[in-house]
Amino acid sequence: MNQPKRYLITSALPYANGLKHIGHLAGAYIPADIYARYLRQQKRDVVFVCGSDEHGTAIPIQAMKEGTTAQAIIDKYHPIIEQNFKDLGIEFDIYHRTSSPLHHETAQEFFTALNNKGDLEIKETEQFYDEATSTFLADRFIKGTCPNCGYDNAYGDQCEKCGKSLSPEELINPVSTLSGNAPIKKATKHWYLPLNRHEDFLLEWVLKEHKDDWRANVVGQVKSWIDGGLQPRAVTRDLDWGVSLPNEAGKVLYVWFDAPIGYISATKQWALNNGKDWKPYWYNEDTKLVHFIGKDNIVFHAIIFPVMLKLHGNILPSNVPSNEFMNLEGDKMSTSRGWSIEMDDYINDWIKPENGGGQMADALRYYLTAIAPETKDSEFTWKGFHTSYKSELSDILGNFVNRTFVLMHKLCNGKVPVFHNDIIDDDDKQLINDIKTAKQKVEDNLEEYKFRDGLFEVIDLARKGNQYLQKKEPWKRKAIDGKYSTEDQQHIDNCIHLCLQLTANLSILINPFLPFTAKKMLYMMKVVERMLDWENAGSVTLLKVGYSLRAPELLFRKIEDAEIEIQIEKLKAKSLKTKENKVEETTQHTEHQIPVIKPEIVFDDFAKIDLRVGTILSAEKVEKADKLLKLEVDLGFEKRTIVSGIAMHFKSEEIIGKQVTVVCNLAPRKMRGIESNGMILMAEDKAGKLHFVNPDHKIDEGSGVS
Ligand code: B3M
Ligand code: ZN
Repeated sequence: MNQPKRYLITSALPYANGLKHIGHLAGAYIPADIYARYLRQQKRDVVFVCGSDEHGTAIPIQAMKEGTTAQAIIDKYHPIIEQNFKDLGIEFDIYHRTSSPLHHETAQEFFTALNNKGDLEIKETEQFYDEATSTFLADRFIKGTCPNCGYDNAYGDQCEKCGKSLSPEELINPVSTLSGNAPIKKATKHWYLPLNRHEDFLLEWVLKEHKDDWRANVVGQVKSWIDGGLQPRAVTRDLDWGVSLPNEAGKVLYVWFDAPIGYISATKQWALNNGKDWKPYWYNEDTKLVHFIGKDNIVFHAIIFPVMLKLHGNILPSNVPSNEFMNLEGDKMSTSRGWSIEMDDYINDWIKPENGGGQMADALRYYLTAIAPETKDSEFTWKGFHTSYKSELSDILGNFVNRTFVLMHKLCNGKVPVFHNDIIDDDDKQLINDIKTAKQKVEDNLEEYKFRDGLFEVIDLARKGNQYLQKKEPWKRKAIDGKYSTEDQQHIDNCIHLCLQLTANLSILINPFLPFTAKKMLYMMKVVERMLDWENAGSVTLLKVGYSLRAPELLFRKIEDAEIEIQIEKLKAKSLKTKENKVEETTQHTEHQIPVIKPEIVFDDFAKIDLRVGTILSAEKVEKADKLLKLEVDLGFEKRTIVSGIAMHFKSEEIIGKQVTVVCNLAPRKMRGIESNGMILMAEDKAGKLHFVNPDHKIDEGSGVS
């Protein structure tokens, strides 16, 4: 494509259901911010949108946890997250909300347009339903064992352990997160996006057109989805929280249908706020649309939303730069397990004026970019953070700028010295050349979304500055009676002049990555922000000869070992506390839970169940099934084999001879290849322990219970 006329940059909309951690920051926000800042410096027409994702079952579930309403949850977290991004220098043009009326209208219009064109299918299917709470169990209202990795707390839409996107039907042993009961199936009507109709389009567009310019993880995921066969995907839900369906009571749009439309409504709101037209950003082919996301969002941004955009007549994304995951100190980052560093925590601990303010935001931006998981998972460690801060940021960039300013004040009266062209030498020429080529190198990397490499090019340029200074050693020249010989002064002048021009260049090139540092450099150089225009990079005449500059300020303060130790301890303590809270929560939960009574039945319903007293004759463990015991039960009139899930609670030998109540007209069921003929009744106490339900003294086998 020719030079795009305008850019629309999006970062995944965070769920406003809790604090967001630095893994999120590294994945979808910092790289997008770097890219947007770079384009702004290039004076391109760029709009960078983001906002809160305020729908989906994640929000009401958090509300239940906090004992409040979904509305209160989004109103609590939206402003905190927005401020966190600001404090870390993420400069969106708008941070919108999907709960806004403008978004609801936009999403409804989008749905209606597709529906009216026949691009959606309506199907009636059986879906999981919680009878106790009369609720269809969408997405996170249902949990079970992940068919992919065996994790037993996987949600109906995704396994948080292995990241696999799931549907409730795939869960093993599904239970309702509302009542804890096993769900039943109930018929309901839904709208589906028939992805299967768009396989050819996706094959052509992603796997041919973009196979080389998109990251391998994105192309790979799209390929494996297509290889697995694309299925129609439900885009509506039976819920009361979300964008309601026009003219359909009790139904809302699936959160992943409405959330990406949030990028469009955010653009509309931005246009309204700024007196602009939003349409070209979503309809004109000369717009470059780029979605920055984490890898768990790939399918939505590279398959589903593009299909929606195509059907709706919008432009398609030019790229979907997706990062892998960032782990933390040897384990997966997870807020719910307390193994995470929330943006909010980092800000509270580090970004206070007395702690260095913005320079510590840049410290984090630096490290997260330096270890960005662009092609594979990476790992944040506090020691790594400290080392990169000391040996790269502080020793290379900070040190070069500081030395240059100190020397300029000491050897050149605090002014930009003249450059004597007649004595230019090879080292000067080399440095001028390095300054000129650095711009292109950074640019090439940023254009290809290689943010780590782009950053390393800037640091490398500062490193070259240090080497140049080291070679020139202007401090070694000796003044006699406070004056240098002409030759020495010229040598000093040329060296400091070039180092200052290099400093100006560094401020331009580092600005996308470390905006607070760039600002501080501008202040020291006493120049206005316009100097950061990208086209200025490469020039060695940015600072005027004779111009007096401010005294140096340390760009990066010292971080003590003790500060790092505190963070490591804090992380360990937090994860421990989270574990304890969880145990407490579960016990409290069971103690105070109001029992959910099953729906009423009539006597005849009950009378159908044939309950009898039996005696356990033998019990043995079922192979490869931790929970199951195979029992021989004497019912007086016959002996039965019953497979029962009580192995975790009783040893075989301690239950032989026990009397039990048996449901003896239950249809036979095969478990692990053994046919079970009946079921024994058990009572479960608050701690989850099982107890026999039996007569208070031994009676004849086969006696009826009613
Ligand atoms: N809120 C999921 C997430 O935070 C989701 C992203 C929406 S982007 C349109 O991972
Ligand atoms: Zn899994």
